[in-house]
Amino acid sequence: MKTKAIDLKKLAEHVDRHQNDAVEMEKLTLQYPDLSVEDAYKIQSLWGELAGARGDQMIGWKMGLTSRAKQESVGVKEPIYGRLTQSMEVADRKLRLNGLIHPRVEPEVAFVMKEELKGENLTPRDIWAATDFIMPAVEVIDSRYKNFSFTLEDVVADNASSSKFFLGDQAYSPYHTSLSDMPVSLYKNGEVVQSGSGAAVLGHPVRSIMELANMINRFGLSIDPGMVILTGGITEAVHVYDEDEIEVDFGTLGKMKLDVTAS
Ligand code: OOG
Ligand code: MG
Repeated sequence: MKTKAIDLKKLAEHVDRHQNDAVEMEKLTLQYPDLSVEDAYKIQSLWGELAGARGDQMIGWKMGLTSRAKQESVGVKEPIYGRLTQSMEVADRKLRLNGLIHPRVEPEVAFVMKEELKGENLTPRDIWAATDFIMPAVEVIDSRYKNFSFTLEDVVADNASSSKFFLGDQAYSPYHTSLSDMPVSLYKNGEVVQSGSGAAVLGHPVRSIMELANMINRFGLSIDPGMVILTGGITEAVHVYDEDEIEVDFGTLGKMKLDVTAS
């Protein structure tokens, strides 16, 4: 039995402060063992309101822990979602470490939508019909928790570790290639450190969008036209340090190169 209601707004402000100041925090579940997944998504939503109030509007969603590799590496065995805001999108090819705690990068496929998607039981056909284009992407995750260690509830409350993201220069037709067959290799300083294929993401990245629509529908939310969706890391995420050179080869979706700099 819960003894007293948890002040979710206060926890959203706590998370927000640690994100903005790039300071590590203890797991929320240490202090609030009763925190539910639903509470955690409410904290995330309240965090989104805080960001919006300072002019950092929401521009999309991200799915996380959609691949086995990712689930194994953090010990959380189910997909999660997070909110993407304007300030997270980086237009140049510099990953600046300033303002980050212990960032990691991971290759993903992004979908950009042209029509609203809402509800449970959507099919791949519904998703494709609503998709404007797809792009290769690199997400930078930066859990605010010490040692990148968290429970399901903690990571959801921390906006699924969202920090920054880069989209490729080239957009592609959704029908350009089979995303499940797409090979992906991540190079760090010229050496392959991770590789996988689109099928790692729930069998096919389109299923990640179906799952997102399902999950947010529980809160009466939908995917809006124009939104960008990161479908989840195809490989495990890789730590980056000053002066690293990151290159991701997305096969027929091209390559992306990032320079890691201190500031
Ligand atoms: C959670 C976020 C995972 C992905 O693509 O799987 C994620 C984490 O590992 O910190 O963004
Ligand atoms: Mg990700």
